[in-house]
Amino acid sequence: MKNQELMDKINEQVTFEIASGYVYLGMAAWAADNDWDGFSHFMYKQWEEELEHANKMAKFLMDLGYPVTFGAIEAAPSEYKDVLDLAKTSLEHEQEVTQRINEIIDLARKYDDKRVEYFMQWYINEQVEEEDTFSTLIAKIERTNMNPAGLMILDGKLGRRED
Ligand code: OFO
Repeated sequence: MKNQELMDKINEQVTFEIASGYVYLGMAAWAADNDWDGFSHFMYKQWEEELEHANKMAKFLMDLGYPVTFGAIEAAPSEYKDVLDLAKTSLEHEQEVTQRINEIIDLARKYDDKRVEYFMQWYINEQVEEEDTFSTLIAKIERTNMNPAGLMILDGKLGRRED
């Protein structure tokens, strides 16, 4: 396969998407344990979303006849200082994902693989949303000045996330 390097990199990203979900699952558990039910629900939804990202990418590779493999996943962190730490860690994580998606597109261009370049556009747009989700969450948390009443209202809103 002339573009083996590219296909392998997408496969790596499949595992990274699942690993991303695993990080959010750990955050959901931390939040539940600290009685932030809304944050926990929000992060649980995020875990589900990451699995969708991984599945979509894996299916694409399978459709191309690439033998998808699922690599090892590190343990999810389980300690956070507070909900602001949770949101800031999430944004940093998404920035790393964006970087990885950009690298895949760069490789697709190197191999002049239009199928990959076109397919990955969806992830480019998705990463705009992902980063916006967490930078907005950070702004909302900061707006409360860590005031418990404000955080409780925000927690209630996060508990209503539907997808
Ligand atoms: Fe898959 O976008 Fe978040 O990590």
